[in-house]
Amino acid sequence: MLGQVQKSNIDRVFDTLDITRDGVLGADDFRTMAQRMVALREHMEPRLLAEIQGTFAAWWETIRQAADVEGNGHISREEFTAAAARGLDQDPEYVDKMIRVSEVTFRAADEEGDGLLTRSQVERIYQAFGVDEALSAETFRRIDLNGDGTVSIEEFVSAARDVWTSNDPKAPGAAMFGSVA
Ligand SMILES: [Ca+2]
Ligand SMILES: [Ca+2]
Ligand SMILES: [Ca+2]
Repeated sequence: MLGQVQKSNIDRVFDTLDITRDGVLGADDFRTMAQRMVALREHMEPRLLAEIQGTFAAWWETIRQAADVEGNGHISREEFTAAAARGLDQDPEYVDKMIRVSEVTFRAADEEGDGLLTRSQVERIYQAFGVDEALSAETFRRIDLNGDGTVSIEEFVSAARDVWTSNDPKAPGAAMFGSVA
């Protein structure tokens, strides 16, 4: 069973993934997101570029297999939510599969490759995903757990995990996609 905070976050994740804004998830959404990640930098090394495209394509495949009950190549909000509830309940690796993309997103944004994101790099990720930029400052403050003014990959991935698993609206990553209180 999904808690209220989880339900609200999964709804927001759906809205974010539907980057084409046609009300369903399809391969095109994941291709578009991969392109936006690649565009986070001016010069992307071919290896990272291929990894980004591969990770987003694999994410779509995982979601399609878990959620596309009708088998029509599109995932409705209802299918997505039902698959998340099932996955979180029955598949111990579900969250890992859902947040794998956060690592590659981090690396795409970490242009100088020092394993840390600045405030403006986090803001660029928000822009790329089309999430309200006003949220990025608040998110940054919350997910910078050690308060060093940067977000490490551990802090980032842990926040992404909160989105799927936390039912505490005050958890660092719980409000990454908007207030859930
Ligand atoms: Ca779509
Ligand atoms: Ca960096
Ligand atoms: Ca930090």
